[in-house]
Amino acid sequence: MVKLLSLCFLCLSVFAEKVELFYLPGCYWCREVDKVIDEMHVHSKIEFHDISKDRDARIRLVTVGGKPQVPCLFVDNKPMYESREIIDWLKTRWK
Ligand SMILES: N[C@@H](CCC(=O)N[C@@H](CS)C(=O)NCC(=O)O)C(=O)O
Repeated sequence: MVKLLSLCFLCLSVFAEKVELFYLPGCYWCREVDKVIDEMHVHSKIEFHDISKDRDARIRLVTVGGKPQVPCLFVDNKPMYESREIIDWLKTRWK
């Protein structure tokens, strides 16, 4: 029973995970990440923030992440900055 409950909590935490991508439309590294998102068909799992249009998102990126660099993936509000790392995370997490 305890094992079953633990498994349920694990499943809930996996499904409740909030994933956000902070990006700029003209950014090469953001496009590299976007290509992988396209290939994997996982757009619906990610909340996108264009920091050229969304001032609050840019402020949040700098406040939480410490710098305005994009792409930046927030997983449950934890920032991940490097495109290579982001791509690896996406492939490991959702493949
Ligand atoms: N090594 C980084 C490079 C990212 C990068 O250079 N992003 C540019 C936009 S394409 C940027 O955010 N520059 C502004 C800054 O670093 O403050 C990656 O692979 O993600």
